[in-house]
Amino acid sequence: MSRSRNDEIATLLEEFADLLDAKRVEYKPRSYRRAAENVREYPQPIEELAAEGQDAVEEIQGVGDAISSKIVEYFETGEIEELEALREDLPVDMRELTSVEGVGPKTVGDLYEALGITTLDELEEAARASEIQEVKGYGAKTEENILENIPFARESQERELLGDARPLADSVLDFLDSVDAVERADVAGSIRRWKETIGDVDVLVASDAGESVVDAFTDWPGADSVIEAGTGKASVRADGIRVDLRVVVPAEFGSALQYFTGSKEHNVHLRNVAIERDLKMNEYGVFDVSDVEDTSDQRAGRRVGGETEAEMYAALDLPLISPELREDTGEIEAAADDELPDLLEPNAIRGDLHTHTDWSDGDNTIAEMVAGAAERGYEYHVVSDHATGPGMVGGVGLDDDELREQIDAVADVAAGADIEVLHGVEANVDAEGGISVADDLLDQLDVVVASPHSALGQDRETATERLVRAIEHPSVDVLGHPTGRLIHTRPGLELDYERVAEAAVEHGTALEVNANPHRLDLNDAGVRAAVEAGATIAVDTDAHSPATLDYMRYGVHTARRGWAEETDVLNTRGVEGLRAFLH
Ligand code: DGT
Ligand code: CA
Ligand code: CA
Ligand code: ZN
Repeated sequence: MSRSRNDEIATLLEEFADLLDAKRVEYKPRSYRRAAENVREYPQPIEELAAEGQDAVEEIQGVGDAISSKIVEYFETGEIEELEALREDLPVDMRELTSVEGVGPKTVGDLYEALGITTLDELEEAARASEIQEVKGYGAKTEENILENIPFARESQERELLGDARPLADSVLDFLDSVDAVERADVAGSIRRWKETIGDVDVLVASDAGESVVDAFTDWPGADSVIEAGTGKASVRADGIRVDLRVVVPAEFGSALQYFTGSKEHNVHLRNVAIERDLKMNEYGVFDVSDVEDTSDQRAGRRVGGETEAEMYAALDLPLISPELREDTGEIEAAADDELPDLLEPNAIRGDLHTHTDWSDGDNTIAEMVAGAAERGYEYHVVSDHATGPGMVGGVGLDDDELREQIDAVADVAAGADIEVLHGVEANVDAEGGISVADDLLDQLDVVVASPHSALGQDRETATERLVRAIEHPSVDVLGHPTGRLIHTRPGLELDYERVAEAAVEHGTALEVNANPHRLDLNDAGVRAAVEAGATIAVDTDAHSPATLDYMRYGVHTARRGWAEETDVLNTRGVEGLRAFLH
């Protein structure tokens, strides 16, 4: 997990570029950024080149004399003198400040010069005091924008994307499984509930040797630093993410797992159910306290369960509730009535209905993507490259002629493939709900995904009507990433989910759960509204490479958070069932 040094050097060069930009130096920042990009992607470890000398470093494109000498200096002395001087000159938290949409390095430089702003808090204070609009070149509108975007920036500073935290959690679990003293290891907290963003990664271990586990954990090669280490408890930072470890004795593993999985609201509700039955529920177990006078001792009473999580629920006459549902949004009532959903399982997915190739902005050929799908055990695969249209910039999308050409190319690959290959398109939903591809062409394609890529600032009513129009289009099969949001980057369309879902039911259009961890769109609430209305959902990765076909799990667990069952999901059907829906 520890990063390659190419990444480290690239990050330094980018910081250099930001600081030069902030000082309003011309041209230089661009060349530093270009060098950073090439260093990051260079296949050979940069430390090897640096050891050979400056000439070797200059083999990297865009790295000339000035930059190579700094790289060598860094490897020799541990710092770059010029960068240190710039940092001293501009002691700003660049990452934090530039996370505010509309605030770039130049703005950071200007605001530091004029007002001495170095942090997000100071930026907010200055904006509230109307000081920013007094700065030359800045106005009331800019100030208002900054103020509006600060909460979003603050959240993006504090919470990690599931797609970043989950692989880290997997690697820490793999590591712990290899530690002798560890009997069982699992994640708890929001990551076990598969929330779209994660405050920290909670890890729980069952062991009788807490000290050895803590020692091993703090030596985990993936950890960049140790935040704290105690008896049976420790926290480290890895790739900027906080990982909390707790060790409990095996007999209390189930109760601890239940407690630390949360959510807090779910646990509070559950504890109240326990109290009504003269039971006490906590991280140590569930206890019958009907004969106990003083219940202040956490382990007081007769213990009726806690080694497994299922025992905790069984003590309350409840079936085990899946972690994804534990948000106190009706799951405890449903469990009591034996009406929990039969949740979608990851292995029920039989194919991906939304993927890209190098015909548009994907990285791989049609054949490579199909091979990736076959490797993952899918029965079918849909090629759905971008069509040109609103929101597609830089010639990314295919025009109608190119799409017609692609029909033959897909057929060629299909003829030699082990799995069924369908030809689709990702068309754009324009601001009024129109579709960006000719109707007769849409008729010829197997799958039409229609997604909004532009005009994402519309109000709720306009946006809802726009998407309903797209849903009504007779050729549209799937409404792709309905809100167009990018987590931590842009909020996307605000929608009346019920209205969208009703239209989807009426017109036989599926609603996508886009599994890309930056999107997760529909989100959990959107899925819940969709399945409650009886709409069909499609869980798709929007993959631009074979590796990103593995995003599927984020979509599946988001669908589970929305109470989706296998029967609600289009791509759990076999190819016959799929084709029947598409017609
Ligand atoms: P996060 O980390 O902000 O994404 O959300 P969680 O849910 O992982 O929350 P976290 O890490 O603060 O705590 C882990 C779990 O511990 C939480 O889901 C519920 C459980 N818990 C139950 N009661 C309490 C309590 O009083 N304090 C804390 N900190 N956790 C509690
Ligand atoms: Ca957590
Ligand atoms: Ca925690
Ligand atoms: Zn796409």
